Amino acid sequence: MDSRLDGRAIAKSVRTATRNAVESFSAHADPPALAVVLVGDHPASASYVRGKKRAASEVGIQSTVHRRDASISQHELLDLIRTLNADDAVDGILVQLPLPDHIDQYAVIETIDPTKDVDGFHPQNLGRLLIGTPQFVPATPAGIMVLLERALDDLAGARAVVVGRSNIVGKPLAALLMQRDANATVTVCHSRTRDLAAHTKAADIVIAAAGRPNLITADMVSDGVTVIDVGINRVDDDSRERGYRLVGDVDYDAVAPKAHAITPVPGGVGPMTIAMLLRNTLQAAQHRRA
Ligand code: NAD
Ligand code: L34
Repeated sequence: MDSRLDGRAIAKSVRTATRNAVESFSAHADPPALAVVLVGDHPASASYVRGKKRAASEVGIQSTVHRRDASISQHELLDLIRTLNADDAVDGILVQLPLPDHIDQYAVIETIDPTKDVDGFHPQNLGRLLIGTPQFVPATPAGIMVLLERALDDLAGARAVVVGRSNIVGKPLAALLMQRDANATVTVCHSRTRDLAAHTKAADIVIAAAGRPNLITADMVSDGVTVIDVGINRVDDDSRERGYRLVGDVDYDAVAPKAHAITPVPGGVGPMTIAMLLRNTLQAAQHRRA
């Protein structure tokens, strides 16, 4: 049986629903507008931002990329964000991470108007998520919940193991999984976890978000497991034109035969992240212009 969970196809269906809703919205208002801030020339960031811009245009969302040199001062970056906050024509603001080391990422995120924070990274939005009254749900965890809903009838009581405790994936995902509407039993593992395999083996659902190729191997999971591979790792590959290929955190070929469902990399969580960002941007426009 094929266990592959096709993030590309599911993301497409999410985008189609968003495109239809954007069309109705734009019949009586300016289209939703997204401002993306891209600092420096991190090659992966530039490629993700291109993907976001292309997808926005496909669903009828207007987007503007504000590119700034890596040498921008924190003061100048905060000023740019304040300008975007004050601009009524901007519905959503996204600052692509990571930022250069001399910039305090938290200060930047806290400066974004929470009602325009389509990434859902502002402390107010993360706090609301934790309490169970979310405004904007971070795109990657939101996309993972959609994938899990497609793979499983019911998450209630399921043993879910999240590997990774970042503010953008692991922590908000753990909050969503333990929410009253999902009801999973959640374990969060990280770099200091003892005997990771004992946790993953006992899990019905494993979500790998560590950024370590081949961290999750076949011997670490049980038959019938559902696996969501969030990791995006570039590994050298001379046979590819660009000199590398993308792999996740999971040994896909060995784990897939044991799995009920498993997402590939690429074509799994990545496209969902972009689809959920577009949904959040529409929601920001609807909320702000109601
Ligand atoms: P991060 O890079 O900030 O942190 C990694 C986390 O993994 C840490 O919490 C750490 O404790 C844990 N970890 C590291 N090594 C481990 C090990 N050996 N065992 C157990 N835990 C370990 O996390 P992030 O920003 O969430 O990114 C994680 C990965 O997900 C990266 O590969 C990133 O590129 C990818 N990512 C993908 C998407 C997407 O849309 N597909 C979105 C965000 C991040
Ligand atoms: N502010 N920073 C902010 N918001 C985010 O939501 C992100 N993230 C992560 C990095 N920094 C961020 C993203 O957008 C990671 N991320 C992201 C977005 C898209 C894809 C992967 C990560 C994606 O489209 N992945 C494709 C492959 C792309 C390729 O070929 O390079 C996939 O199929 O997985």
